[in-house]
Amino acid sequence: MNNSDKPEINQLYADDPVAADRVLWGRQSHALSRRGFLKKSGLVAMSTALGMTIPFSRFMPAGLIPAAFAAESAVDQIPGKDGLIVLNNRPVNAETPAHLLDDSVTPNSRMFVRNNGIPPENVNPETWLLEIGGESCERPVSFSIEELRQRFEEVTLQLQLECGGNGRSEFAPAASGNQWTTGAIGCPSFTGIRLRDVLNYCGLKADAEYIGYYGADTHTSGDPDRDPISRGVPIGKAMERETLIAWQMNGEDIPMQNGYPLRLICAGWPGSVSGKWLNRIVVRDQLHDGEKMAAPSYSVPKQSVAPGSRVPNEDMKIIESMPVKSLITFPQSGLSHDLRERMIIRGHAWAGDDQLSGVFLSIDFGATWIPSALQSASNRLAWQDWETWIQFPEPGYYEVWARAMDARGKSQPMLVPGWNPRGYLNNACHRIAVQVV
Ligand SMILES: Nc1nc2c(c(=O)[nH]1)N[C@H]1C(S)=C(S)[C@@H](COP(=O)(O)O)O[C@H]1N2
Ligand SMILES: [Mo]
Repeated sequence: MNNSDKPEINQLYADDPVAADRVLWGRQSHALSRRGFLKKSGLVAMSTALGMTIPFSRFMPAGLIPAAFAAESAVDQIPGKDGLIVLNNRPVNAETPAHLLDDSVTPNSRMFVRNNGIPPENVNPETWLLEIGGESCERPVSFSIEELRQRFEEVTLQLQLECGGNGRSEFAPAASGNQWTTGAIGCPSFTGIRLRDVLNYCGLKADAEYIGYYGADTHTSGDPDRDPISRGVPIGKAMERETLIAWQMNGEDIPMQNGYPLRLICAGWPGSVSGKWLNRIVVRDQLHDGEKMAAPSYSVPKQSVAPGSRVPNEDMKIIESMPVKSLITFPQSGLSHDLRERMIIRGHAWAGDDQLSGVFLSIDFGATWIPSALQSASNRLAWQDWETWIQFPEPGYYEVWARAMDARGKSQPMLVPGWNPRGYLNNACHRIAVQVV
């Protein structure tokens, strides 16, 4: 499926998605939220649009828009980044197409960017200070980066960072915010020191509950008194061995957009707790009350709600660990494949704070699942690589779906999970389109 034979149904979806749905599914409701079966005329229309048969069409879930029709976005240039899709220019937000996340360790050039404010300029790592304080800190101290390096044990860990809003674009009705598809995730290797060593050095008072971070970025309004974001984690998460204050990513300076010269990494939780351009950490005797800590930011309804509901803030709870998820990074969606050959397929899977128990693949819209080989993680909170191969039974249009399961038996939903007002935590199965010829 190269662009020239991209079906005109793309255009139909672009022009009028409701009409496109009606053509295919015979009902006028939003994609992915209906029940029912593909009408015969819908199947004909869909096959015609795809230019090929759909061998497992009988298993297609109602309302499914074939992955082949996924919208394509323009690629912009961000200095130091390669092939990222820019969702917003001010502040800069850019995601990585799935096939560019194929490396086991995400290169600096392919790490997504999620900025809430305007990054600092003219950063000088020699004069940079990290201040540790707050009401529950025994001994407030300011450290230069050099002092941090000298005083504390250096560690290098591979750590996954996923934005809480990754996958938001699939929610219907649409949730406001950056319309991330699948690319607000990465798993680079970070070098720095453990936050807990620094906190132990400064001393935690008995009532210490939470830490909060501040960064050197500025509010988009230009108001110097407003923070773009200041989030944090409970002391338990802050004291984990994997929670780092890092100055290197993949053995190089952290890229400017990713928090140069110093950042916090609390992997497994929404990326928003991993403060960039880090210059202050406060130890709090209560839930940190910095910018974007309170609902509805990074919060979801305590009870599931109907799509489109208004949810009062007091009925929301703050997101902690991210859910189990996986990504197909090879091959790229939309490629054509020779029926006689096996197709190698691979990607990564992760489970927030938790462990994975397996990754499974389906080529028949979820009717049957094939277990995949899973590599071990480099360390806790690093994604795991998986790889397997597939033999297709006949020519036609296929989707390959990947589904990971965590150690507690929770697995990814096949289609979009619980709608929530801000569009967080979409861990639906990733799927790619394959044309078998
Ligand atoms: N100071 C600061 N830290 C921040 C942010 C920010 O805007 N400012 N964005 C947060 C969010 S929402 C995410 S998802 C991650 C993104 O990290 P990245 O841009 O390095 O991918 O950084 C977090 N840390
Ligand atoms: Mo985020």
